[in-house]
Amino acid sequence: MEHSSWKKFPESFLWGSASAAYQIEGAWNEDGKGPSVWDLYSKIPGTTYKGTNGDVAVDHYHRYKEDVQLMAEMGLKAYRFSIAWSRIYPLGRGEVNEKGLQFYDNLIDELLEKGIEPIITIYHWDVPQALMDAYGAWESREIIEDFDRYCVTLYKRFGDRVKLWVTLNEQNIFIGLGYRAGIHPPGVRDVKRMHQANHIANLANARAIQTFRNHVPDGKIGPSFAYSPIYPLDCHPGNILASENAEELMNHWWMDVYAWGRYPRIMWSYLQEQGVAPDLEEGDLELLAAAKPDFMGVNYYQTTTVSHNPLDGIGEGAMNTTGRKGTSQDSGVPGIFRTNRNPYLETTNWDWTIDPVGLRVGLRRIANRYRLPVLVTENGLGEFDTLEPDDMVNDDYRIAYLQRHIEQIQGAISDGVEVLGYCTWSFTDLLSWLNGYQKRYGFVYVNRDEEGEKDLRRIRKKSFYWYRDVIRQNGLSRQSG
Ligand code: BGP
Repeated sequence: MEHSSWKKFPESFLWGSASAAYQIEGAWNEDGKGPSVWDLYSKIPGTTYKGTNGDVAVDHYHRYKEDVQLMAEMGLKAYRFSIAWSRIYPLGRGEVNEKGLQFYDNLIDELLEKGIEPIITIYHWDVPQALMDAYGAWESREIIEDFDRYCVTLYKRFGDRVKLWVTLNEQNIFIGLGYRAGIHPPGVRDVKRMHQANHIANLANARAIQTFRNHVPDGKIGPSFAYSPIYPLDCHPGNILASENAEELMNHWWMDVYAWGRYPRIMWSYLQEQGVAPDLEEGDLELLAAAKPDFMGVNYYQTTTVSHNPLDGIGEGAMNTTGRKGTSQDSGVPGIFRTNRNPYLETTNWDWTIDPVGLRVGLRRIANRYRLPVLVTENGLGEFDTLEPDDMVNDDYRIAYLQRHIEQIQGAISDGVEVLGYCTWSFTDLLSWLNGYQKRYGFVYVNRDEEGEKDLRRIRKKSFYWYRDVIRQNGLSRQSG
């Protein structure tokens, strides 16, 4: 869609940045924190790039004041961070760890003092190991109570100061990679178990939203979904059908439940036929339908281009976790769809497609289908950066990437989408779950790598100053029409 002039970003637009506890905090066993599944999983040989883990990460736990000071210098309007469940409840339930609460209290106060709006992610993948040991974490309905208790503790403690909340970060990813691909904890490859765990996560998400209303009535809450909008490879009807399959199985399967509390009909029928549909209990669908999010949080990195995949076609393909371009493989679900390289788009060194227009497509699809405002909770470029003499990092490629995505957000706003804000991934460099430290996303370079922690010093990249100017101007100085 073309417009003779574009709408401006609203004055209230939240120019932000995001992170997750395990990827930045370190201090994995300090001040009473219990182990999370990632603390153990990352230490199993062969699970992560060069055996990296978050024991120290970028040491944000001890350097949060310096990090917030940098955010203030940049003029950041919002900062999205996650809370480590096992810092609050070291065993997932039972005794509360006051020191854990205190850490986030301090962080929140520091942000507010600098005029930065805190956005809390309640869960960013680090379920307490104790709950995995006790009942298999997301595979047991017991987690619904435990998660709710954890949420209530957070609502009561921080709800007076924090008004924007994200329930589960990328349920589709932690469930998909944890129970189908088997490359995140608990490393299971079983589609039936995946759908069961996913259903339980849906119920926990819904309960958390319901409870939120009682404790933070003036707040807003929603999930963050990893949305990769689907494109058909071409107009061959078989490929169109495959793209409809994929949009429904990979996207609507989650977002329909969040927004409407019901699973998509065609895929439900397909999963039943396969014998892998989740088992529903009385009251489940009522709970899902009753809990309405205030916004759809969207983590956007790339689109997925698909075509027909026969019943004896391809399945799970390898991921590129090394940064050696061209080493990832296509993947698919036999009989449903398969992925293809999009001939029109460039890719990163980790083979992630770069598609700014895809973000606009995704935002529009959500706005139309669910009639919800959207908060872009993540978007960014993971690349190698070079630390040059005099502590310079000239990341022009990151600036170009972000600029093009911001342009398309403005396009989406001009098309009529309500976008609440934009959180880049990430503020400082951090640990990439499976890809080590060399895949950098930040505005702030952190001087460490896979081999060691060096001095962990913070260095402003060129993109730091660029984003500061975007925030000051409340948008881009140059814009397309
Ligand atoms: C999202 C996660 C983030 C972050 C990001 C980049 O899926 O929510 O935690 O890691 O992706 O991904 P990666 O680190 O794999 O490059």
